[in-house]
Amino acid sequence: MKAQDGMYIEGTWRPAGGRDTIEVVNPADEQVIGRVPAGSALDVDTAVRAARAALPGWSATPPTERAARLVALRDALVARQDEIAGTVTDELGSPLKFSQAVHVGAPIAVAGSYAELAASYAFVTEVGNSTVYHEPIGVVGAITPWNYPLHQIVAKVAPALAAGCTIVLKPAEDTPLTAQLFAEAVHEAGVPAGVFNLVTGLGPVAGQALAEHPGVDLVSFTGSTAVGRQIGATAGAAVKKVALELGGKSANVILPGADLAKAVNVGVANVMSNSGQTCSAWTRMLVHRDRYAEAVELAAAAAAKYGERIGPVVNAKQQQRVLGYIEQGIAEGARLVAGGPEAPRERGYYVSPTVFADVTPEMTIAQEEIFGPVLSVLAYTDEDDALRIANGTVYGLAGAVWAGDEADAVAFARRMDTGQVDINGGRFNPLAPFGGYKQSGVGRELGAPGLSEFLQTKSLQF
Ligand code: TXE
Repeated sequence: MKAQDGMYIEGTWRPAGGRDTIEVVNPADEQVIGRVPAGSALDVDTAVRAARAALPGWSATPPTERAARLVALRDALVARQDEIAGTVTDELGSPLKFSQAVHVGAPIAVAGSYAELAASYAFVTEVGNSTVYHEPIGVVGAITPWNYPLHQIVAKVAPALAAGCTIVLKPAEDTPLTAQLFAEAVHEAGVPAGVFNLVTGLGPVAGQALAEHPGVDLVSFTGSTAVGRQIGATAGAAVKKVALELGGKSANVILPGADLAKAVNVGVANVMSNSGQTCSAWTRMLVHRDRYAEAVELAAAAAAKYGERIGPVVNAKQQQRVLGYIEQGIAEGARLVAGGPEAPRERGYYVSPTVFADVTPEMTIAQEEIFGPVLSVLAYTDEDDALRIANGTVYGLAGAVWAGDEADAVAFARRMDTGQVDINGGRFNPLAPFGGYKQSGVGRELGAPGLSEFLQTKSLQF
């Protein structure tokens, strides 16, 4: 059976129970590029049973052997990196170079980091007269979004495998082809049958069935706050552990002594890359009022330049949603200095890189996650004012601080209610825990904390 026609369950590709399918569309030209099965609650149940059956064997597999499978998985991803990057570009529309470097490069690094962590993690620890066993939590239901199709999968599946858990993955309906390639890589890596299972399908059908399934011990979800809240409530009612990675409205705080041109240029690139579809994007730029006019000019110029390189957003609904926010920004009195609410091309779901000046903290565009290439530039009067604005949303996922003196940036970052902050630019670190304060989520991904999400502890007293 061709991968596209089936679900990967118990180590083989098998047909879905029903005949429903999901069309996969290239957002750059609106062409249908594939079709995958739309799994039902019954398909989810079959996959969860397979994961349950595989749990005793995999959880008892020595961590060094689990590490060896993760090395093989990383190698399988490396061997297929061009194919995967091409597929991400086809179903998400991102420029090929970005797909290669970020969409595939980052998850390969993450898979490698979990190969090492599986081998080095202290699964058994001693404290006083006790021995503590850090045991796999069991069957994991992973529900992932489309914005980083491979990375979001690897950030859940790699630590779950390292921990000794078995998994059922329900990837986003917009990007299931990348998920299918991932399943093939898992197979090639020699991960035993049933340890990893893939069910493609719609969120409210397959996703919900997975989140509600009594055979799932932990639901790990990345996506919208609305669905996250629902999944959290379901898990709470079932007294089941949940990990939620949700939206963001991160602040890019440029302190007075910073290199303004660098901070603005990097800040604009951060927001526009992946067409703004990054939960950690620095969508609010905070600049001291004395340098505000200069910063706005720089940001407008940087955004105009970015326009030639930007891909589309993922689908027509997202395009309408983003353009709607741009209209709302104008209606609420923000000053448009780049881009705007007109779709720049006739074909494809494009949005022009957009910059708003004179944005005040209470405006909708400064409060809600837009998930498109839209930057708001806000002025502050002093550091306390900047902090109040930075912390003044329901979110707290990421952020950035720029300062002439790094120590000033660190001091400011320590006062921010947010999970990750880049100092004077920062650099991706696959080992750095990532996750939200406030309504940006519950739990952490990446690094050792990302692995411990998939563990529970048992203490033996002597
Ligand atoms: O998200 P959904 P959508 C934000 C972003 C974006 C908005 C909407 O602001 O504009 O969410 O995007 C599955 N039970 N983020 O509609 O619906 C769904 O199939 C179980 C931020 O695409 O949350 C997909 O696999 N699962 C974000 C996943 O949830 C359900 C990334 C995410 O889709 C479900 C994506 C249900 N009832 C969007 N309904 C981030 N944090 O990175 C849907 N799903």
